[in-house]
Parts: sequence; structure tokens; C-alpha cells
Amino acid sequence: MKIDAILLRELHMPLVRPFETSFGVTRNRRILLAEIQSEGLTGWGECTAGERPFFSSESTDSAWQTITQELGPMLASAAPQHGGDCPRIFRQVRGNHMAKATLENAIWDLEAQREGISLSHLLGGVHEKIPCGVSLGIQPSIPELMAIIEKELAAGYQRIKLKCKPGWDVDVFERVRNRWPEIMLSCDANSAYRLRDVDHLISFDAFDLLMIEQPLWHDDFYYHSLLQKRLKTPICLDESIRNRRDTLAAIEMESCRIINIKLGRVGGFSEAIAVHNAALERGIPVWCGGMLESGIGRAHNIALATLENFTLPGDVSASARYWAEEIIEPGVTVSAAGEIAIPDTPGRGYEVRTDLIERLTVRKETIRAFELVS
Ligand code: OSB
Ligand code: MG
Repeated sequence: MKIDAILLRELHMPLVRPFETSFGVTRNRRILLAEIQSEGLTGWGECTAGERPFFSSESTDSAWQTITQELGPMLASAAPQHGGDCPRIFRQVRGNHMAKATLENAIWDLEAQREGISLSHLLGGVHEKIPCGVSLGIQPSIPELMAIIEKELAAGYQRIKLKCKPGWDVDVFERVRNRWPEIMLSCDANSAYRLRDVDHLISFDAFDLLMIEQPLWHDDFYYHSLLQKRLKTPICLDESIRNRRDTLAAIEMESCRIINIKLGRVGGFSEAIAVHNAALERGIPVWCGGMLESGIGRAHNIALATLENFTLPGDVSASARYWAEEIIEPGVTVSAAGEIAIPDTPGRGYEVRTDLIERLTVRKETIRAFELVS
């Protein structure tokens, strides 16, 4: 496909409520969207980098730089036939997975439109609906958390994930389990614990958690493997898994029994599919993580989660939980059974509200191909 134009924008979008993790609080998102024009079609991609480089080393500003200075010109100079061509086009740039995914995912969206099939179908998806859970941030008090859980369970969500850190863990789990002995419950530490906390982490086994997500260092496999040997509860890795090789290493070392796949963290749909397939072949279930995405990233997550081995409820939930105004139409909704129905229209399956996007845009830049030097 001939790339006619690449436009990168930054949008400011306030969350309907703050989201607190062990590494900080997010109130307002600074979201980058790539809009790629090709042969009369428009593909959209979203950057999942945080405002600060706390979840990973990327940030909104680092991704802006990498996309406008490096990846955008590389893509504009290439003629990708498939989304799967992007890793080769970007191969000289190390890391910067979230920046790469922003562009690669827009090409997959374009490709699905060109082929007249849904993005889910293009990816090889098999599920017609996906099970949904919610990720609940650290709250000012346990009663406030209990009220939120009550509301989300009433809405139908199939799994409750609690963000945790030292001081917001076992007391919270105990209160939640006493009130709801049967629910699917998990926790996510975002690397908040250290080896001195191993006995404390073992005490989490009393709460019948579905998994403990990323308890130790963000870049570790070895110490997670030692910890997993001592825990009954499965460890799920998020931050540590950057690609297929990491997936194989983690499974081989028994660092985890479950994997969270995030499109941005692994660099886009190609690598996400490779991680998925590696886990599937080794009997390790996966689920789709979230990064407080707007509708574009959410639509991409939904398509990804239709692949066969996405068997556990993901962190992909309704648009209204994050946004007063959503940039896709219709916004993502979740049924009373806690499921999202997969759209079957060509491409991402949700219309883009360009008027609203324009209103929320604080900067935009057109990216051109590298000048040819003679
Ligand atoms: O670790 O899964 C995480 C949000 C920001 C950064 C990291 C994480 C999260 C979430 C939120 O858990 C998931 C969502 O609702 O989008
Ligand atoms: Mg996580």
C-alpha cells in the first residue's frame, strides 16, 4: 500500500476518576494518535505510553520524538503490504515498543479495511465475544473500594483485579474475600515488592487469587521463578514480557503460569500474535491488559482478545468507565454477562469521531518520508 500521509496528534483527555497504581496516580491522559492515509482509506493507531516513564521507559514525549523523527519517516518511505511488514521496517530502532505499535497497529487497521474484513478476522481471531474484568486502582479507603467492587459486579464484570502495594494488600484482600468468597479475584503489584517480602507474598495464597501480577522487578524472570516455586497462586507477568523470546524464557524458567499481553508493551500486533502463539503451544493462558486507552486502543485490544488462547477475562472494559466523551462511535459497552460483542464491520469496527478528536487535539504534526539524498 502506498502511504499518502501520516499525521501524529496529541490529545488531552481527563479520566472520569483518578487511577492509582503502586507507581503513581493518573488523572489526565496525554494520548498520541496516528492517522495514516492510504489509497482513500484511513487507519488509526494509539500510543499506550504513560505520561511519565514509570510503567515502562517510554512516555508520551519520548514516543512523540521517536515517531516524528524516526519511525514515521521510515514508514512513510516504505510501502508496507501488511501490518506484519512493520517490524522489518522499524528494525534499526531498538526498544520503543509503544511508539512502534502506534504505527504498526494503524497499518493493520488499514489492511483490514482494504481486505473488507474485520480486524479480528485479519488477526486470526476466533471468539465472537470476549470476557471482561476490571482493574481497580488503589483507593483512599477500603469502604470506598468495596462500593466500587459492588458496582462493577452488578454491572456484570467477571473478574475483579485489585492494584496493590505494601500497605494496600492483605487487609484489603481479606475484607473483599469475606464479603465475596466466590468471585474471580486477582491483584497487580506493578513491581512493588522485593525479595525481603517473599513471606508476605506467600501469605497472599490464603485469598484464592486467580493470579498475582508482576510482584517483583519490571525486568525480571529469575527471581519470579524462585518466588513462583514458593507460591500456590499463579504469577502473571506483565512488564517483564517484551516479546516472544521473553515469553519462551519465562515459560522455560517457570517464572509465571499466566501471561498478560499488551499491544504497546510488545511493539504491536505482529509480536502480540507471536507471544500469544508461543504461550498457546506451551499451555500457558493469556489475557489482554489495558493501559487506560481511548477508543482506538480499546478497539485494537478487543480485536486482539479474540485470538484462541485469550481465555481469561481481560482488563478491557467499557468506555464510560474512563471517559465522559469517547472518541469512537459507538463507545465500547459490556453486557450484563460481562462480555464485549465483537464488531464484524471492516477494520477496527468502531467509527472515529474526527470532530471530537480535532477539539481534543493540542498538537499535530505531518510526517514526511526521509529526503532522498543523491
Ligand atoms: O499494569 O495493567 C497494568 C494501567 C496503567 C498502567 C499499567 C496497568 C494499568 C491497568 C489498567 O491495570 C488497565 C485498564 O483499565 O486499562
Ligand atoms: Mg499490570
